[in-house]
Amino acid sequence: GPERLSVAVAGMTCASCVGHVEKAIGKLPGVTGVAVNLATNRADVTFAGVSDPGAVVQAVESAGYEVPETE
Ligand code: 9UX
Repeated sequence: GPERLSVAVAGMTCASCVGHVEKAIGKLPGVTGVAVNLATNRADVTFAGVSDPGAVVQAVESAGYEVPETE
């Protein structure tokens, strides 16, 4: 069934940052939904099948933001 994933995203400072991160994660295979919150610095992602945390981290970093090590 669907899997959900929540990752911390650091470095977002404005509302457009949220859009950049959502677009990057939304392009990933199997992603059916993504909601990024500027206030909580989190991205909540839904996958159609098995989640791929590494792909989400890579997408965030490629867009110019960071996933803290502790997450
Ligand atoms: Mo806003 Mo975010 O001008 O990288 S898009 S700071």
